[in-house]
Amino acid sequence: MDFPGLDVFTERRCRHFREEERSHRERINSLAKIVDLRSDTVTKPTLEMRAAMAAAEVGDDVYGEDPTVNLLERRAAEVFGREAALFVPTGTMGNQIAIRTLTQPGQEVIAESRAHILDFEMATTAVFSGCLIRAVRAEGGILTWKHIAQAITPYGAFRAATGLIEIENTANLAGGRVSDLQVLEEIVAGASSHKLPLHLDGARIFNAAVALGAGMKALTRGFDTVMFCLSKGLGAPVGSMLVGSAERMARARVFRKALGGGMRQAGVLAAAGLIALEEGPKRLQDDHANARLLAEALAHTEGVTIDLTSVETNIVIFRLTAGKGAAGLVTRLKARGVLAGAFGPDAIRLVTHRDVSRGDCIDAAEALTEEIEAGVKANSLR
Ligand code: TLP
Repeated sequence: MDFPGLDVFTERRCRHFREEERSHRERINSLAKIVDLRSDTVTKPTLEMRAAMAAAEVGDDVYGEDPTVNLLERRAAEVFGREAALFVPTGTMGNQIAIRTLTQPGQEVIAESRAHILDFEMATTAVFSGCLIRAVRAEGGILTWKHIAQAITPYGAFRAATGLIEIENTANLAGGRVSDLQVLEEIVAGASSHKLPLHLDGARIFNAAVALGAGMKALTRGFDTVMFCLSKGLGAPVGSMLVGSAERMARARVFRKALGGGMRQAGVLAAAGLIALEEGPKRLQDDHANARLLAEALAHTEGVTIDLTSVETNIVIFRLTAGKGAAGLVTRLKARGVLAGAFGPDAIRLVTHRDVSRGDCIDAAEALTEEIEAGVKANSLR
């Protein structure tokens, strides 16, 4: 903006104030920079996604008439080598619909003791499917056929029979650990010999695929249903997919409606989902490298217990050796612009994603190290 009518001196002063203001704002912005490591669910849609959302062709998806949703469903089915797919608002809904289609009320669902369906899905397996979750503890969080075989209850008059086996890959609360192809193949063979169906909570299955260098078809072969999230590492603002046989997905569509998940002109969301599906996997390796950077910095920090071998993807879970102090540390980190999640009295989770750069992770690692070491010195983390 010019300053017509002002003498040269006044104009120079105005320019000076404007520049002062700009550098002040830049300082404030850099001070206010938040590195959000609470979850990979926090990413904002890219400009490309926003443009695609604005331009999306839409229709009423409850009538099956949204062309963009239909395209996303076809593409997801193709990537996973399945007959059909269903776009659902959340991973939770995808998991719970799958469980509903694969079980009968009164059965048990075998899952690892830290599984998302057990800890974070509001007991919906009990409410919606009428099933109990049989929690099986696996050291390191990865269920193998050996663990599962011991927990199977056959049909009979004394105990609830096993109706389903659920696997989470990557295993969130095990620090994003990966079930490898051999572990999965044994589970598929074992389940098939017991005629038990399998559901895969693959909220972060693309992270597993990148970590293993495996294709999606090989990694999910033998699972009756697979849920994966577009809204986590892949970077879409909203949405998850369920894939499986055409017949099962037709039933899943009915259950989605029953749960209130018929989203009508959902093509605006599916448009971002399509970009997430095609482009998202390509950059997950960066998230994994950033998680490793954080983990290695923590491994060299007094007062921290961390198993570096557990950091295989984009999640870092560490413990405070003192056995307490996670909530206080999260508060102190927040004051320094780093957001982390406390999972219990001494455990903290950090999750890397598209909206945190390597530089952000270097800054976060510095804040973490300083705050933890200060806590140890002040005796609050001893
Ligand atoms: N996980 C969230 C929280 O709910 C813990 C997160 O921040 O990690 N399966 C797995 C393995 C998940 O981690 C999540 C979300 C879901 C299912 C559910 O997805 P949404 O949040 O879309 O319902």
